[in-house]
Amino acid sequence: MSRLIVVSNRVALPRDRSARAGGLAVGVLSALRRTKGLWLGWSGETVETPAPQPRLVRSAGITYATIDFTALEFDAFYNGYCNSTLWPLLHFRPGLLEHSRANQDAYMRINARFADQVASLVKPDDFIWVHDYQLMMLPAELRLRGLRNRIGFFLHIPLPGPELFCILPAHRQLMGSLAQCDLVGFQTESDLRAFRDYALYEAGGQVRPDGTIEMFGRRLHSGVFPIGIDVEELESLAGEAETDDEARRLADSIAGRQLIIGVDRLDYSKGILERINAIGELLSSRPDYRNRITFVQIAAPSRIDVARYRHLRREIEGRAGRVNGKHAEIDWVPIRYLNRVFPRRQLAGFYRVARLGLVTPLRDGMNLVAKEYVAAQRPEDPGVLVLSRFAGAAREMKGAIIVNPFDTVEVAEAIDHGLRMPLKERQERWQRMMAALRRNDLATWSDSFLDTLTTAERAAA
Ligand code: ADQ
Repeated sequence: MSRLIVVSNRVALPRDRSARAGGLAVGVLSALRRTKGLWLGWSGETVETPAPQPRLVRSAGITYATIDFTALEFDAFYNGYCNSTLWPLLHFRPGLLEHSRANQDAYMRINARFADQVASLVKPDDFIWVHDYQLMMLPAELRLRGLRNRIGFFLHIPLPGPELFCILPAHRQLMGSLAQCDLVGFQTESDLRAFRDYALYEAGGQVRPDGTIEMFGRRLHSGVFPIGIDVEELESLAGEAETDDEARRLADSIAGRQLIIGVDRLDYSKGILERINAIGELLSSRPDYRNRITFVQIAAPSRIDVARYRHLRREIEGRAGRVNGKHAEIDWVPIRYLNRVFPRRQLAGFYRVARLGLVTPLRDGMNLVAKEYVAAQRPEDPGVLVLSRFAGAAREMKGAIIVNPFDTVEVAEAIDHGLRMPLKERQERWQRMMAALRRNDLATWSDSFLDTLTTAERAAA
């Protein structure tokens, strides 16, 4: 069996239990184990002089290879081009985009460094799976080094159409690089459509009858592979956590009120400010909800070196404070805001206690919180999911109440609808969503991507 090489910005090392608990790590680890594979990425450390070779650690048949950045590289590559240029643009927010040639150059250099490291470790029949927007130049850099291996790329975040994507001065290099892959995968049909539109209308390429895309002198496969979760893990975590102290404390503290929960990385794409506005709107338009609901928003600190994220944190605190100031009573506040990371098990317990999951990103590749919330519910008395139409998860979670997160009144009405929903309807909606989660769980995601990568007819170079 060919060996798998996974390349992603971060590597979840065996000792780093929190990084290994969710999403990508669980999704790729079993494939890595099966093929005695190799996982390469940044160590999470900045140093004065990065070592020329990656640091190798072997554990349970998998080789972990990590590289370091200098502080300046981290700033220009990660905070700069990745998270102040690509992230906002790919989340349809050109107004937030910051661009500099220096940061773009750093991105190109770091991608080239990743390619050097892969080239030093690769064997001829390995297949290579590259993850996400931090490494879009890697496929081209690998081909420049003469690698003829099968290369797959998966974009975890959305892709806008060419009208927006071409704002990037480096759009041709980035898309030209993806064209060097054998397979490019996306979360949703609309991301794939954007990619095809780029090929057709910007690169002068074509989509052939067999679905392959031709552009920049290459022919490649593409597809939709919505990422799932480990449903059984979430179900059992939530069942166990329900009787833990933390979930009990939360349940006791809401004292019979209805609990609404939001859990996100603190990011402007997640729509946290707009969500707080919707809670304010609900309390203003329907004062009978006063003292009857509690909204808990958990926001994990994220990208704290980027000024916009620090600013957002202050804005959220201010907005939550204003809604609380306006509506709180002497023995009740409507919003509890917690700016921290919780262990997965505790989160699962909190999801289970909440009558309504409020997942309203302005734009999101998938959004795993929506899926985790559903999987954590009690089958005989499940909560309701209110979900943004702009989350990739909305394509599968048809049993959710789907909302436009920009419409505060609509979100407030959806919360009201969800809180009043009869048990039978809640159960029916939840069962539909669970069936979808089980059909396409995390293992299905990585297996189907890798099956397609390894078996797809080799596109001509
Ligand atoms: P993210 O933008 O990080 O992922 P998401 O899919 O919601 O967004 O995943 C977040 C994960 O972090 C979830 O597993 C959640 O449980 C966890 N988490 C969030 N807040 C937490 C907290 N306070 N404490 C502990 N854990 C917390 C990117 C894309 C998404 C895409 C994923 C996977 O932006 O659209 O779904 O990759 O492809």
